[in-house]
Amino acid sequence: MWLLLALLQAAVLPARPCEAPAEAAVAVRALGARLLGVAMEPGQDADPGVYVGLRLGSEHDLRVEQRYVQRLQDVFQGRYGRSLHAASHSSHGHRHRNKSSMPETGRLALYLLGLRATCPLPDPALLRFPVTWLKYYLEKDWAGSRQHGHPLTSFYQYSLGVLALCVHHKRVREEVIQRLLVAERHRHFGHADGNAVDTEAVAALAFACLEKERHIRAGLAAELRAAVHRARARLVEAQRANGLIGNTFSTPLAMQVFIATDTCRTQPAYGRAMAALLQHLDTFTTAATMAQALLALNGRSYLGISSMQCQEELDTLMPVFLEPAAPGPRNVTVRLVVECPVPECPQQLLYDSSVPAPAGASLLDLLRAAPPQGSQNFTFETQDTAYGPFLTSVLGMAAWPKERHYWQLLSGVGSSLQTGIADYRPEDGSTVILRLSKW
Ligand code: B12
Ligand SMILES: *[C@@H]1O[C@H](CO)[C@@H](O)[C@H](O)[C@H]1NC(C)=O
Ligand SMILES: *[C@@H]1O[C@H](CO)[C@@H](O)[C@H](O)[C@H]1NC(C)=O
Ligand SMILES: *[C@@H]1O[C@H](CO)[C@@H](O)[C@H](O)[C@H]1NC(C)=O
Repeated sequence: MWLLLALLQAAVLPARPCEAPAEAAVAVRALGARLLGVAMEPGQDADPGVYVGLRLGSEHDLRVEQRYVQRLQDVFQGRYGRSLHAASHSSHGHRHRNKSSMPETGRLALYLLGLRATCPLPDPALLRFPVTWLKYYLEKDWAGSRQHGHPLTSFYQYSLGVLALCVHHKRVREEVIQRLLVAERHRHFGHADGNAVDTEAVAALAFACLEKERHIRAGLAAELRAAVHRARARLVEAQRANGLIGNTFSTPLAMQVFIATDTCRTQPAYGRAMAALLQHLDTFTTAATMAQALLALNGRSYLGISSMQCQEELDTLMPVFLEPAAPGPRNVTVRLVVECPVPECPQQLLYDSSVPAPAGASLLDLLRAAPPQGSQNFTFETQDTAYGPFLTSVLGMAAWPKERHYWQLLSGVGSSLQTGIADYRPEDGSTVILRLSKW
């Protein structure tokens, strides 16, 4: 009876104007079910971006979501649930506050966005200290690298921080906003491998949110409006013949800009991007990217979080758990090259060897199977993230995040890979390069 009522209600409610066409509902639901499955996997840390993806879906498992936000609160309130002052003077806080570590701008921003999407809304007292911490991180992010003109973390995280404060209607200092506007005007959002779309999109969302805030002075609002227009024009320009804006994984973020600025119906680029996205749903295999895709597919944006409707939520989603791909019967051989072209390296070429592995093996499997060369074993380290394992160190050489060094993954022809080590499955006879790069 209740289900029937709920279904009736859902049928009567107008569809959100920007969501995927009705024919795609089954595929969208399947992706939501996969994200729920990933969120329920034991041993995975709760991720605030994943929570946002679950909450902005059109179907839910409300009990799982509630347990998930509890886990997030345990982590984040433990870290940011009291004043900066208290944290720096108590021995408990010490464990979490390491002067040489990066500000956690992006994750804290996503946590605050997630709380805004919780039904019913959490006690406002819960927000007070995390908001203060986020403001502090936006300053620290900048002060730590003032001479370089970019944040310590990234413009992506910095934009998320500004966006989260704005969604909560918290004042953002004008200077903080101006830093982002300057970066937008000077096109500083590009990364070394040329993928600026993701960052451009999140910055545009921040501008679009701020522009509507009451406390913003008229001149600044006009600047913000102009910046949104330019960013949207660049996103349209970045659309490729196949409809993707940037690559597969940046497309959902770009689509959010059209959703948030109410241009998904008038801008033809949107419909083409949606069609292209629907063609590529099975390439979304990591929790973080699935969550981003689901927002666009459901016609939602990070800005829309502030208009959550708690009454009509469908508690009907069932998780789907993906089996890990079974190794193929054949074997493949892949050439693995490790390059270290920065002055700090002992030599430029650290490793070059053939690695045998079962067909279908991921790059991560290959790294595990890589044979010793000379007297040196092949060693590497990773860090778990919601995008999968992030390669942090190879053959004892750790990338220094503060110097914007990272271990870049490239194909034999030198193009940057579009997935991480756990997702990339090299072909027989191909070459993979791990290169210590600057971004
Ligand atoms: C900034 C950024 C980077 C920076 C991160 C450093 C920094 N200080 O921020 C750098 C340049 C190092 C980077 C590297 C890579 N990135 Co990147 N990155 C991003 C971006 C724009 C934002 C990430 C972020 O801040 N998220 C928000 C924070 C709060 O979440 P977080 O979990 O704390 O984020 C951290 C990690 O996830 C990690 N990270 C960043 N990128 C990647 C990619 C993978 C596969 C993993 C496992 C981790 C990881 O760095 C983040 C900051 O500390 C996203 C865009 C997007 N759509 O999400 C792409 C994105 C996540 N990156 C992507 C890719 C492909 C890569 C590389 C594999 C590229 C390459 N060929 O080498 C490498 C990772 C290689 C490795 N060592 O494992 C893809 C992932 C696609 C997928 N299937 O999952 C994205 C979605 C871009 C895209 N549109 O294709 N990235
Ligand atoms: C801070 O972190 C760095 C690396 O993240 C580590 O090397 C250092 O020992 C830490 N310092 C303290 C006081 O915990
Ligand atoms: C694949 O490699 C494994 C281990 O190296 C070996 O035992 C197996 O016989 C190989 N299979 C084929 C089909 O070559
Ligand atoms: C390489 O690995 C083997 C097996 O794990 C180990 O016995 C050996 O000591 C390692 N060699 C070096 C140089 O670390």
